Amino acid sequence: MNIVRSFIDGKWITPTGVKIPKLNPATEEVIHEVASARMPDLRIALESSKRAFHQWSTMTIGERVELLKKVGQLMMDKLDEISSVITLENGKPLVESSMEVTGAQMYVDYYVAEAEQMLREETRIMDFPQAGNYEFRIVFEPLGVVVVISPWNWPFLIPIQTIIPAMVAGNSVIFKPSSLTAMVGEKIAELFEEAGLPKGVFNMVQGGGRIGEMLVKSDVQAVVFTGGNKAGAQVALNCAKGLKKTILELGGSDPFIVLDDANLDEAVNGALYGRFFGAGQICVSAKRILVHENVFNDFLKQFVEKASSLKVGNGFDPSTDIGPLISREQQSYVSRSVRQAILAGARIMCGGSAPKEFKKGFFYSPTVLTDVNLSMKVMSEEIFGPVAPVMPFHDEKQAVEIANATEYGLGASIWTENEDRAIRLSRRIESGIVWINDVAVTFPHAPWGGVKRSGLGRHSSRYGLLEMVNIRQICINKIREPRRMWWLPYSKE
Ligand code: TXE
Repeated sequence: MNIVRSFIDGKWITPTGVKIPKLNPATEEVIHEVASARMPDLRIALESSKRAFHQWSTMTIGERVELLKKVGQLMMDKLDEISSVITLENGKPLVESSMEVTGAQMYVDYYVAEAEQMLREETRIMDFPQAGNYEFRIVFEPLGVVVVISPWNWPFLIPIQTIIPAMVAGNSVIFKPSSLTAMVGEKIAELFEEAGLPKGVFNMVQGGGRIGEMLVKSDVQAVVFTGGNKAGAQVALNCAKGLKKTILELGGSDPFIVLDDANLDEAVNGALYGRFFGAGQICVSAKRILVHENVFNDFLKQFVEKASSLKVGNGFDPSTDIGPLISREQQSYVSRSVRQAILAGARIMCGGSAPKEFKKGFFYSPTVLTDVNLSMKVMSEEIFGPVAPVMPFHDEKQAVEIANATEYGLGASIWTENEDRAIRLSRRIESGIVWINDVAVTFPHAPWGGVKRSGLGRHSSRYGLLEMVNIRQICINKIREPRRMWWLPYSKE
């Protein structure tokens, strides 16, 4: 049996901890075992990262950028190989896997081109008659060792989105992939090894939540976590104890709002992609589809027709639109949530079960539900599966109320031909991201992250890079006098 390894202190190791078998989600065959790291492995990784930090952080950004550029080139050279591994472990269609890799390469290109300028020292002059004349130098310095913990749904893009800015800024990184996509983690480590980064700048340890927790509690300066709310809250708690910088990208229950003046064809296609790509296992999937009552019936008819024609299958089959869910547990959870909605009065317009033609695999048919209400799990929890509840609304006020009736606040999507109206509405929606006439797109240029229980901090753009540094001031008094007016003594004797 192939055993997936860790990459620690510049060496590939096969830890002797528990072995976690990994099933191909489309066939249920065991494809490999993940050898979970143990405490001594983590200690070596930590020491190695600390040593490497001293060397890496004293190199110039230009020198670091030269090495990281190679990581981006290697991604493209290995595009097919990496995409196949993503599809093998995650199940998503190959075309989505290669979108992940090319998307990640955009992030490398962006930071490689922009980081030097973004982290350039700034000077501010304050000339204030009562207080004097000051010059401030604002400098950006790396934090130290940054832990990056990632999930299985975007096993390549998500870690790259934060590992690259962390490294460009001069931090060393310990990365823990999800144990459900450990081989993708191995592929990422190969890129950093082959690019020739100094030993220890990038360490990768394999394992499940327990290993993640040990890393979070170790002597590191920052933790970047992407995953579910439950684990995210635990990470926040553990980081708070050590006063560590914490960046959390958690779940979402994004509203997808179709106004009465929307281009319906486009909105239907947007909803189809927004809810069903990645088999609906995306943090910014369009999880609650809200449609103005005037266009509700037309929208629903077209949406159901198109959803029922999507092809479920193995991600390696080029005709597949929707691959399997990641695990038997996810499939059962999705199935339970749909049953609960039906018992509470929802109506199935299509799907509603696993397709009959598959004897094996964690497949679930694209499902559209109507007659839904906010008390149903499909409208209140983050359903990671191809299930689209569609609900009518009367006016903008009601749309905003429904959109905000969730503990999450990651993304939202608004469809209308009136841009001013969309912008006005977008300001009333509680979310970190709003797309107008689009859904679930991500670019390195714009900040990404949630409000409410969807997370803390941002990645992407300069704001994401600034999360990876300590911002310091050096304050120089330019007018030298024996005594500042606010100094002691206060009495003018
Ligand atoms: O994620 P977990 P799971 C949501 C989605 C999904 C649910 C559970 O709703 O159904 O979360 O998915 C590591 N300390 N999202 O169980 O457990 C773990 O090993 C430190 C949304 O797969 O959150 C893995 O590497 N680390 C999300 C990573 O955290 C811990 C993407 C995510 O695992 C840990 C994935 C701990 N205490 C799931 N516990 C999104 N935002 O897109 C677990 N881990």
